[in-house]
Amino acid sequence: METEHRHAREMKAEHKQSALNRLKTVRGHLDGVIAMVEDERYCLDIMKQVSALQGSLEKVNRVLMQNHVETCVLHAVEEGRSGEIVDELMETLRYTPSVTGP
Ligand SMILES: [Cu+2]
Repeated sequence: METEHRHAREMKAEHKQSALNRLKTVRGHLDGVIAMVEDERYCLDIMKQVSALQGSLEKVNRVLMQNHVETCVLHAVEEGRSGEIVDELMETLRYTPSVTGP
């Protein structure tokens, strides 16, 4: 685990709810895909579901990014820590293919 960063402020309620709803949907969907593998369903059908799951998780990341910008980033800028917060953001984006990928 990397260094733990704390929220400067609470998550926005709408983003928290949206992230939780999406993640719980993913959890249910994932159980379905596991069952497909256990049943040895057609490979391409399973792959489609895995791709759908990846898309759903990317959406979760977008929600989290929006929350981060609207709370932590704004707060850091107000405190004159813009350089630091931008560096941290760019470092994290290296691991976010939907942002850095083709
Ligand atoms: Cu944040």
